Amino acid sequence: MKQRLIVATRNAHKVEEIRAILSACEVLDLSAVSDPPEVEETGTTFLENATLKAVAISCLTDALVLSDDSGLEVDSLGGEPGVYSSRYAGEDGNDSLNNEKLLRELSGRNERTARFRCVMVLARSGEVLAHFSGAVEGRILQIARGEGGFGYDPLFAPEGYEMSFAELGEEIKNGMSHRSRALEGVAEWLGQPRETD
Ligand code: ITT
Repeated sequence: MKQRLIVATRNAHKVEEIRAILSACEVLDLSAVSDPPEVEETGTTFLENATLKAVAISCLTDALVLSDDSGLEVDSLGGEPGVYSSRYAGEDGNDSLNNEKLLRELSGRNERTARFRCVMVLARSGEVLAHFSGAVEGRILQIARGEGGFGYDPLFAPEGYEMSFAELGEEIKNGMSHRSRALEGVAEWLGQPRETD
């Protein structure tokens, strides 16, 4: 029987990517939990916020819960937007405003190196079992390109590529992303193979 895992996220793109990568598991979204609370991300690190989300949701179910806190760190902006990536332009989860703000902040700058980071926490019944992290290095493009992915994907070209994650598409992104690298640790912990292994 497949290992069942509830992903403690309101971001459907994260669930889709995790499901594609962790294909040996039964990956469920928050609809598997009745009345999931809106977990306030009061932490100042990815690990703190990932822990808040995993612990809160795992108190509501007997199933194994996985959370994902992730974001973009831009070197010439001192690591911003970092843990504030989804609310960089003020409004939570507004990808186009976030991307516009990032381009404004970087206008005229040649130094455009950046990385995506992802921290995942596994929890059961309010207890943290383990945590994992992954990163992918790259750079911020001059203009948004491509239709795939979500968030900052149209502006992020991974190292070794000219195209953005949004242009490269799901399969290439999932083969090298911060999320996929964090999931290597999760899969190993669970004793499950990943789609990309
Ligand atoms: P949950 O907290 O409910 O999981 P969220 O989208 O608010 O959903 P985060 O607080 O972890 O999640 O913020 C992640 C933000 O970082 C996300 O909204 C994007 O702006 C950015 N991000 C993370 N992973 C990304 C990826 O693979 N591609 C593009 N942008 C990404």
